[in-house]
Amino acid sequence: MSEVKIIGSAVPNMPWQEKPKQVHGAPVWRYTENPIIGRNPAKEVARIFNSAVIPYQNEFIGVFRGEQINGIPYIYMGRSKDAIHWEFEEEKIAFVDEEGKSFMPVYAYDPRLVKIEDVYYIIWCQDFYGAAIGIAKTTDFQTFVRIENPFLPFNRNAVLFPRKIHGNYMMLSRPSDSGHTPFGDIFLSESPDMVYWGKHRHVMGKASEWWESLKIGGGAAPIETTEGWLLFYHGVGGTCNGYVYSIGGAILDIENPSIVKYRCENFLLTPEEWYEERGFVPNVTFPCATIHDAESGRIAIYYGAADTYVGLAFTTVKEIVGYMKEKSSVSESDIEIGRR
Ligand code: BMA
Repeated sequence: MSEVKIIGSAVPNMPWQEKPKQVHGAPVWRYTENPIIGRNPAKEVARIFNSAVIPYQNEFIGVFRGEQINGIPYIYMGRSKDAIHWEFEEEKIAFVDEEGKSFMPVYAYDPRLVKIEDVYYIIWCQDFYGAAIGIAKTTDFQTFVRIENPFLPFNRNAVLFPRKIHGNYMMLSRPSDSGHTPFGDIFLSESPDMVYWGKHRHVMGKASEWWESLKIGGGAAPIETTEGWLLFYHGVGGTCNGYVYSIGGAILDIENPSIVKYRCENFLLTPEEWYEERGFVPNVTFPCATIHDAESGRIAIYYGAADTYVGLAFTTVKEIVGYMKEKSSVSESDIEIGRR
């Protein structure tokens, strides 16, 4: 069988550190200089976490969840030459509507950033008379035009696929409730125009009693590989001391991504380091983006840590897909088309 490959662009300047000798469990290793973004990283921003980055004009650009000093989360832009050291804009992103008038969300958190054709889309969680998904588009990172909210409340953790499938845009999301939702599965929806969303399908639900027993949610935009869509997501387990957020992995069918081909029964990363275990919300690792190089197969995972910091972890497509296939455990509801 031929070796698994990433389908996409080469990103030779992506951040990278070689695998240390001893890696127990999944082949994912943390950047030794983590966290890459510490406390009070920008003017009037107490914490940055759960953020998304992407290659842009031979450098990197990102949209960052900045918890302002009044506690309200908003999205800030940042730029970097190496995707490790970031400079943030002082002002939050100024969204406009399609007529060009200011159209600011009440709050905005957990942004994802996905390029489809020549357009960059930011997808985040915001108030739409309840927590729901917001989307804006940009081509130049100067003007950010909000487009129609895709779903009714309550919904969180939306992420777009980086290309259309069978002519339609595809989005994963997690319908939820108004609080710190103690349940939730990942669903898939499609749209011909980014306005009307339908053909909803169930993708996957909670699984392991031990680390993803309560809820799951989409993480980084799926990576196209020769084995299918490689998805890093978050899985939440409950303990007597509260929720624990780990990073899980699955591979979705390339043509019909509501079908899960492989799902790793082990977490790929779970809170272990001080910056993951200690912070505003302890025991959270929350992936929102990857940078990946189709040439070398290298993958850098960007994740929020303890709702306080940004961490970086590495793997390769060959190692992670090999591991996920070896440790795969899929249920009936994972492998079905997801329509009832
Ligand atoms: C979720 C979201 C995330 C956060 C996580 C842990 O519900 O609000 O932004 O990282 O809780 O607090």
